[in-house]
Formats: sequence, structure tokens, C-alpha cells
Amino acid sequence: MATNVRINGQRLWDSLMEMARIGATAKGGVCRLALTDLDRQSRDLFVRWCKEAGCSITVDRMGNIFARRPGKDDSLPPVMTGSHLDSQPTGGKFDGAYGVLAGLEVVRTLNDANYETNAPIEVAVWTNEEGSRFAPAMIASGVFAGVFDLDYGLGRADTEGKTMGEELKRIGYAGDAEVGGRDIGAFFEAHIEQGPILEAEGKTIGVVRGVQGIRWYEITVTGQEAHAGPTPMPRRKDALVGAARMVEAVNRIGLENQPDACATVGMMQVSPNSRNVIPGTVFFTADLRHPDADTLAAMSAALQQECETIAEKAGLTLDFNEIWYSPPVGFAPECVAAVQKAADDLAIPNRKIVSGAGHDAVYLSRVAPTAMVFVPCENGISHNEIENATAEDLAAGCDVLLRAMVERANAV
Ligand code: HGY
Ligand code: MN
Ligand code: MN
Repeated sequence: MATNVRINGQRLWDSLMEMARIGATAKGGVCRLALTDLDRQSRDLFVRWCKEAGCSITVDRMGNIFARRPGKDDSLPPVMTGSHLDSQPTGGKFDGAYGVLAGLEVVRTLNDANYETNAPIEVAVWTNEEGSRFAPAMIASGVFAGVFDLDYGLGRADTEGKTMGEELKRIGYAGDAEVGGRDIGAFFEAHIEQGPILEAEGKTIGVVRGVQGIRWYEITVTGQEAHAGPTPMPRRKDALVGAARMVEAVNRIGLENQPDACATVGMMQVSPNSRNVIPGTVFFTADLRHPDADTLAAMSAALQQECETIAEKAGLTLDFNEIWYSPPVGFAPECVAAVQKAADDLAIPNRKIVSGAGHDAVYLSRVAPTAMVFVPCENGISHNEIENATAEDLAAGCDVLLRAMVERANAV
């Protein structure tokens, strides 16, 4: 492909802004939870755009969407890119949508250049990457990679008991294509960094060489509901006081494993949640992360031990469940090299980086040579409605994605 071919940055930006109108929030972000009507609307828009770009569309049984642009030899495994369109409840307009629409922009640019790659190109939308409405995260790419079986994936329910299978049917994206089990030549995902490193160092491109490990927990603490007035302090079995000590332990374990550990409690439900009743039951989640598997395992053991000790001392019962483990992954050297070469050839300031966030690329890396392209986001803020990125950085990342994909699609 001619070295002067560039993606159309304005077209990419306009597509992002149009997509951001679906589920737009007052503070400039998006709320587009997986498999809601807003998710359906975003999927419909993507599918329409891809058909307009001449792609064929396949939807599999987990609702993953694949827009395919033929190559010279359609029997070759496709070079794939993509990300997700579902968002956090107070999410940003770039998390996920950038990777999907950067993939579409690659297709549009190849069309403009009338350029045909050897291998076909596919742009994917992975269902429920965020893990916000349905846990765990990255579940549909996980089924695609054989990490979770299909029934487990379709059976995952939200807090109202609605399952992914039911919701996929309801929004019309319960496809009939088998999930995974096919060869993929390479997978690339473009994404905002969602952290502060690239911006702080003045780098436009992150050449992502891997993703840190993640462990998720669901923890229930049970004490005894009682009257907030007549119940003497020494007689109380206060589930919220116990849970509060456990939340402090989560944070402390994160701080004790610096500089790389992360530890977060993001959800908490207190029952009966009445101001003059001693809480009898508290449910909360914990999210531990570290690039090193052994350290992450040690953090996990320490958390379980601390929770058990806190519960025993306070006369509470504890239900401690690890519901998800995503081990640290290293990406394929040939794909990382393709991203590195593209950034260098375009003379774009870049650095190698390990992703703090999970991405569908984590699971794709089990079934295809994989790498990611990061671009900075303002103040490193994401999973927040103020999430922002510049059109220039987003275009630069898409140009790198284009070149890396074309290199791999012609390498066969
Ligand atoms: O949790 C994550 O890292 C991703 O945003 N789902
Ligand atoms: Mn994301
Ligand atoms: Mn996210």
C-alpha cells in the first residue's frame, strides 16, 4: 500500500461523535449498558455503516458482530480488529467505540484507496466487554476463545435476573453463527490508554505488549439486623462495620504491592439499607490487578485471609467467592512488532506499555496472534463521563492500526 495513504481523521471523529449520541449523558459521556435498547441502536448503526462500506455481516450466538471485507484470497484466515460498544453506566464516548470505529475507518480507507489485502479484513464488535451489567467482563470474546462455554455465557444474569441469552433475543442479536472455532490470522485492538502514562510522557502511541492480570470477587458479609437505638454496641453483629474493615483491607493490599498493584471495591449493597437498622447483610465486589501472576495470587490469598479474620472477630459470617480470573497476557511478538514498525515508519512518538485495563484482545490472544494500539486520553481519565481524547491522537492511532493490519494481512 502506498506509504502516503492515511485514514480520514475527520470521518473517524464524525463517526465517533455520531455514535456518542446513542446513550449520551448530560456530562458528555455515554450510558449504553450491554444488551439494552441503546446497545442495540449502536449495533444497528455500526452494521448499517459497515454494509454501506461493502462489508458482509455475521452475528454469532453470543451476539458478537463480524463485518468482513474480502481479500484477494478469501480462504485465508482474516486479519481482525475491533472492540466493544457497550459502556459503563457513567462511561466515556471513546472506551470501546474508538476500537470499533477505527476498524471501520480502516475499511473505509482501504475502499478509498481501492486497495485489496491478501487476507480478508474483519471488524468485530464483542458483546459485554465491560462486565458492568453482566459479570464477568469480556465474556463474549471469552466464549469465542473457548475460555467460557456458551451455556455459561448465555446464562449470565444481571441484577434483575435477566440473562444474556434472553436479552440477545430481545434486541435481535442472538445470531446463529457458532462462537469461535475458526482461524484468525491476527487480531489488533485500538483503544484509549485509560491511564496517565502516554499523556505524561508526551507519547501519542502505546505499543501494547501485554495486559495485567485481573481477579474479581463477590463477597457477602452477614450479621444480624437489629434496632439502632436499644441495641448496645458490644452486642451488635454489624455487617457494614465488618464490610468497611474489609474494604480498608482491599485498599491496603493494593498499597502494599506498589508500584504495580491496583485494588478496588466498586459495588456495595447494604440490607435493609435503613438508617435506624443495624445492617444485617452487605454484598460488595473487589477487583485486584497486577502484571505478575504470583503477586496477584498472593494478594488474593491475603485478601481472603483478612476477610476471614475480620468476620470471625466481629461474629459475622462470610461468603467469599472469586468469580473471575484473567491471567496476565503477553501479546504476539510479530503483532507487537507490526505496531512498533507502523508507529516508527510514521515517525509518531511512542513507547511500549502494559495495559492496566482488560480488553477483548486478552482473550483473542489465546486464539490468534494479537496486539493493541493505545492512544492517550485526557488526564488519563476513563470510566468517567468526562473521558476525552484528541482527534489528532485518535487519527494517529488509526493510521498505525491500518498499517499494522495491512502488514499482517499481506504477510500470508
Ligand atoms: O475492567 C476492565 O478493565 C475493562 O474495562 N472491562
Ligand atoms: Mn474498553
Ligand atoms: Mn471499559
